[in-house]
Amino acid sequence: MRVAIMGVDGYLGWSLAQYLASYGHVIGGMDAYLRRDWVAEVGSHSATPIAKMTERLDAFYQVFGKSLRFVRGDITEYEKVKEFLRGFKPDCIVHLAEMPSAPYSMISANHCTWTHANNLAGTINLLYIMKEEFPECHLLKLGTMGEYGTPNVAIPEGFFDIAYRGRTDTLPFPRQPGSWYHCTKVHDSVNIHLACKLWGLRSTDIMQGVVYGVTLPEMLTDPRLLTRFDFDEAFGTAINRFVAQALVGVPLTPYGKGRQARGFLPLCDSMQCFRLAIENPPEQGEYRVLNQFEDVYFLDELANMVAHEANEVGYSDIKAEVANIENPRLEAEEHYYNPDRKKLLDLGYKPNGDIRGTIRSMLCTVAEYMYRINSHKHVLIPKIRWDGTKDTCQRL
Ligand code: USQ
Repeated sequence: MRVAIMGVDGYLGWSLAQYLASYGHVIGGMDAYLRRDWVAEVGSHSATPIAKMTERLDAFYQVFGKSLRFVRGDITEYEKVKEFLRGFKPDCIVHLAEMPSAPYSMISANHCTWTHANNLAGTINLLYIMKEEFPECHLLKLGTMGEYGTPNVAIPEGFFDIAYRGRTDTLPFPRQPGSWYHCTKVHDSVNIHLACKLWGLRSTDIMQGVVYGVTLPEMLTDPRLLTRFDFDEAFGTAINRFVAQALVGVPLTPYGKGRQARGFLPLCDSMQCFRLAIENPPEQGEYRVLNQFEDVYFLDELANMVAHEANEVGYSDIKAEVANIENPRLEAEEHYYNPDRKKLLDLGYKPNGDIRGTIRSMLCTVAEYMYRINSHKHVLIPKIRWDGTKDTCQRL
């Protein structure tokens, strides 16, 4: 299939391009390199050194024997996106070109409005371009499990059956986002659902959990193929940050009580699920919602698991420790969490199921770049607070 990846320079986008190419798909991509700018703005960099796009594309061609058709461009530029997609003629558009960080969206009013403008405009542009040019194309849109929040009941996949005052219906399950970033994903979901109803488009909205990991087998042949590994408080996700902390001797930071539960999945599973969704598209006019995660874990459980594995493998001579820290976010620290994830299993998803093995292999890969974490250690301690105060968080 011809797959256009919007946001192909990012953590997931660059990984997905390689993974799909290894399955014989033809890849095109667009990116404005904003992820590189945002991470620099919060004072950090990727632990894995990231090659320039020209170098990435050369390596891609050498390893996969076919080129990736790339255009530098911003998803909010309607005509540019249309021109790129017209030239590429995709069967599927994977939309990863959004600002993905909850903390970044909470920094200021400007960061909040910018996140809304960027994320909503990009998705709306794609919907209109699909309506005009590619009504049969499949839009695979990255949403988030965080759209649902943490309700005190089980979480279905997008929709639920309800009986209310003597009548019944199947309705979108209530969304309770916990950050401005998560709000943008909810707004996107509403917009995509409407576009499918109005214009008969087809889309998969993926409610993805927190991804962790650093490599896919495809990347190990050439260092220019490595994807990014962020460890700062805004763009580094929890397990990735714990791995970075364990390696450089900063006590691991479960926020608050650490009893927050989330669905997590390794990078390789995220890729597998995207491929299954792409190769099994929804019907024309269908708005399909898939919950995508491997398993649910508590944050303190994960921090202890990473510390344990780090001390076992001993890539660093410093003992890894866990020390809870003030929670910079306003979120439930102890709650019920029971989301479904049946539809991807029905499509053939085989969960990796070896979180400890994945953590060990992450420790091994990232240990090589420990010096790049050491030079930016300050970003391991959170200070972007949901309540807007500016003090750096203290250990509890
Ligand atoms: N957390 C800690 N310690 C840390 C970092 C995070 O305890 O050092 C906690 C947070 O408080 C939160 C949980 O870990 O309860 C997850 O935080 P995260 O930073 O790993 O992930 P999150 O902000 O939720 O966002 C990430 C991605 C986002 C995606 C989302 C899926 O950045 O793009 O949408 O995961 S989900 O969490 O299911 O909404």
